[in-house]
Amino acid sequence: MFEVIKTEGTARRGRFRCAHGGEVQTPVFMNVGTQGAIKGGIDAFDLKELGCQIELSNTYHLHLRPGDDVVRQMGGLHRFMRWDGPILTDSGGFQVFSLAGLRKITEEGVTFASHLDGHRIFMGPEESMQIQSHLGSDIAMAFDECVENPAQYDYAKASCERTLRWLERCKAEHDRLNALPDTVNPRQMLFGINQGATYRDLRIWHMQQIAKLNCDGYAIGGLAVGEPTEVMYDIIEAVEPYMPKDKPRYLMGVGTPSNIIEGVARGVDFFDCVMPARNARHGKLFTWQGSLNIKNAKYKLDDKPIDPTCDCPVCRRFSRAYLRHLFTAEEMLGMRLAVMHNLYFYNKLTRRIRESLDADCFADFRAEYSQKLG
Ligand code: PRF
Ligand code: ZN
Repeated sequence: MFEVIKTEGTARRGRFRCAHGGEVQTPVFMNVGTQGAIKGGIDAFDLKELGCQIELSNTYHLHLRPGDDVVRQMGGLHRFMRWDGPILTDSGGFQVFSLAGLRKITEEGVTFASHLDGHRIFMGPEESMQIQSHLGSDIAMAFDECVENPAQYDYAKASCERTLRWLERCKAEHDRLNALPDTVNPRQMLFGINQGATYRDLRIWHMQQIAKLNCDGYAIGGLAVGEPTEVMYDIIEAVEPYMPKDKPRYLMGVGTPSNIIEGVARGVDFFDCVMPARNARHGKLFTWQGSLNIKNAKYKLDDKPIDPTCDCPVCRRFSRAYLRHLFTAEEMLGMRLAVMHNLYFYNKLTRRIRESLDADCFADFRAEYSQKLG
């Protein structure tokens, strides 16, 4: 279930519901727990406290370890990781192309070498749907090919035509699996993914084709993979008019706070990115005045919280001086606290975007923060 509550220009304020959790308020940032855990030692209970509405995990990683059959036997991913809210699983389409070695792509699917031990694995649309069905996520993503930019036109064309045929196979397999008597989550949704590299004609053609397949939502993939930011914005603007108005729209793997504000301005509802957790682990912390590096010597005796305007569990308790010390001493707690603050910041960012849409002043919010936050 998805409903647009109101709009401001192309930006949308909406609500979404799936098999787990209550109503999700959009625009929303999904918190990335690739292997069923958020990097930095964050568990499902922390996620609630950090304002997370949807958790995202990966088909590729969980298939390799512990194995989707283990997760299924443990009652599905929600029960396994003790997160009762919505879960979206990425299809493996992207991870196979970014992590695995020695890939061979055919019409059937992709043969690749595991990044863990090099053993050969085959994954196609049916396998990806079966794994995601075993995980029992609320939203399964279609199995796609994410082409790196810049891409050759002929390759990008052949690839997005194949990704369309793969989506048709995903849909058939997804319907079959949801109808099985012992399916972990029979109400699992399927989102299609738009591809076509940086070519507007391919992007629009592909979006028109996948829109006909009546998926539960639509993602824009294949962006933030090497092209300049302005090109990414141009492509979103080009495909947006062809995306169904009554379905959620997800910009995959994006991005900086500014990218999120600009994505919302162009009609996107869902986002995910490893950036808040990854930056935190390197001491790079987001604040409403811009980012800072907590390892800097100037914080040695700084008694202020990371961000004096932040009300996260970390800023309510600890000083910059203490965090800097934890990083310098390589205490695990330093990373955990840093990740908690950054995830809270991203969740708060989308909350503030929603509040500005509710108050008809998203344009003002965008003008104030899009540049400043970077
Ligand atoms: N496809 C899938 N997952 C993704 C992407 C994609 O194109 C991206 C690209 N930014 C991130 N994650 N399946
Ligand atoms: Zn904070």
